[in-house]
Amino acid sequence: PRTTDDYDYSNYHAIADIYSFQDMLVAENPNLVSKIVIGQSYQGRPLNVLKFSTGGTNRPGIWLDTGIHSREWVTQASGTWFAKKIVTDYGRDAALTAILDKMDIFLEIVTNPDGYYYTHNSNRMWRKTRKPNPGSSCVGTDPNRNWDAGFGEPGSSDSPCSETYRGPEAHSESEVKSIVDFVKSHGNLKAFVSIHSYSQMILYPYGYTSTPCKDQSELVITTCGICSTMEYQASGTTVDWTYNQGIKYSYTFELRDTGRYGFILPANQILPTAKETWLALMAIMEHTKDN
Ligand code: ING
Ligand code: ZN
Repeated sequence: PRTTDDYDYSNYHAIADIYSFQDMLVAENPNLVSKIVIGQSYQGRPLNVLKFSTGGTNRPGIWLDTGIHSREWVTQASGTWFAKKIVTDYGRDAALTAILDKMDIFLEIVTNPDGYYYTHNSNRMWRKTRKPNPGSSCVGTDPNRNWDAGFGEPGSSDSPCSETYRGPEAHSESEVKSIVDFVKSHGNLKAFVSIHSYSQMILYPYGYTSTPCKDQSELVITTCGICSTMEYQASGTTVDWTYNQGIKYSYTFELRDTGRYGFILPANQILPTAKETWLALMAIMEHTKDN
């Protein structure tokens, strides 16, 4: 495609297509969208973040990431659709316009680019990063166990061959550390939504401890009914770290489905998934704006 109007949002795309989508979106909407490169993956791919901003300086921010687990393809596809939805709705949809007149939105679509490339070219079911582990023939770290929040506690593995290998130390993965550095240097993020699949749930902190977080009662009502805290212990996860950094509205989403197709969700479910997820994101973003 030559423009983002021609992009096929109802199919899965290789990483090069998503990167060129991002550049087209920026070129078409220079007053609304910019691309920030927050770092590089282990294999040297850029870690691109789209910034949607209507002005101001360091406005309160909302962070969205998709694809930190590479095989969860409906998330990167939905993230691409969200990006187009934002530029389409700004100035047309009152609620989204009000959000963007007060806050900036940051969206990292391909949060684990080496893994994403690998799922297209070698192993469709790859979840982790692609950094080798010294002394092991097993590759990669789980980027949702690598954060400095209960790091190393039960709910992750110290075995490099495990799908939930936590890595040698917290923030050892550049894909994670680049977000850590961005969050700290920004300093004004108010909401953080990390998007996974599958199981159709909205989760709030904590995963590493059974102690409820102090904002539990508010985090539950924001998205009403459909959310819960973790059912199993998971340590070193993204939103536990962002919550502990003071980002109150920290959520993990799990998109479709509930297991029939799992990670291999048919492409004809991309648009329905993206659209229903957008409703939940709008609820969280509006609540964040008003609080
Ligand atoms: N599930 C998440 C995982 O990393 C999760 C579940 C979410 C655990 C948030 C802890 C915190 O295991 C998927 N599908 O990745
Ligand atoms: Zn995941």
